[in-house]
Amino acid sequence: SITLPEVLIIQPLMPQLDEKLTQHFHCHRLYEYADPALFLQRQGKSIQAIVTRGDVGVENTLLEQLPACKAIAVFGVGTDRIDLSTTKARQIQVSITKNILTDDVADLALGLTLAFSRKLLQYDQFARSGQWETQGPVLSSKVSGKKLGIAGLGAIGLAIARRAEAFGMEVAYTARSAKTTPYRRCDNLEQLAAFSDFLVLALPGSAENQHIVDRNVLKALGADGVLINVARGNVVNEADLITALQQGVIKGAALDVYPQEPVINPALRQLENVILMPHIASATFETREQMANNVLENLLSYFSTGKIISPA
Ligand code: 8YV
Repeated sequence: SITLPEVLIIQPLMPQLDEKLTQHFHCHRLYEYADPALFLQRQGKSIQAIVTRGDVGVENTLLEQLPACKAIAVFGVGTDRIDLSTTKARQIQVSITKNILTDDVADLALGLTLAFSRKLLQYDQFARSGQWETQGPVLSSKVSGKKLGIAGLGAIGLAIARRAEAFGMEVAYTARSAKTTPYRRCDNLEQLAAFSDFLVLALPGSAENQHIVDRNVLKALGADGVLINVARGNVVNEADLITALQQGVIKGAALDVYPQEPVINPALRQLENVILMPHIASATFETREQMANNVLENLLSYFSTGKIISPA
């Protein structure tokens, strides 16, 4: 019989992907071992690749136990839980599901913008409960003509910009480098926040972006401003955000990501001026199927040619 490459799955994957991987590789599921440390000690040396959803850290202490591991396939685009300087030094190739989830994440950003402004969740409650039979609905706020600021103009930021433009919104952004776009570039996040009616976060959760949305940025966003986060929870100083929401420093927030997922801070859950999503921006049937295929294709390519196909 042929020996299949040994792959370590460090957190549960969607069943369709798990099944595909099982067909092609000898899969070890780290989360299923009663004593993961013992498994790593005994069999870590034979692991050649890791698969992760990206929201559990690929710790350097883990990599040290996997000397033959030369590829990490991420089911997602965020590499914030992987130390890329270590993977680079060890020549471990890291693949991400590039370009696949861009539209879905941008759709959610605009969906949240519309849901917040046009009070979609409140109106559903109002209609469903029968309240409409005794009183008229309150008014909501117009989106067209408003200003939308995008922090991070990568593929996702750009897709958000195009959608906002189509809704008749004025768009500005921050990015490390100027882009050739019709949109106005702001020098820093505080300036962008001051411009914005809606401040949308679409930048990586890397160390340099940790807590860059702080009390000063929120103050600049102002009492009519709304924060939309489809990036990473750690980009926002959560204590500052909660205070700003409680005190009306900003109007509200719509969040898909949090610092301690899947746990959401109870203080946030009690607020009425927030919309809370369970990190579903990329969670459509279509996109998740393509993401699963991407993970499989990267690993198959790695094991047949020595190269992954969509590097981080
Ligand atoms: C997650 C994401 O990967 O791509 C990303 O960075 O945050 C998501 O697509 C997905 O939820 C799997 O955990």
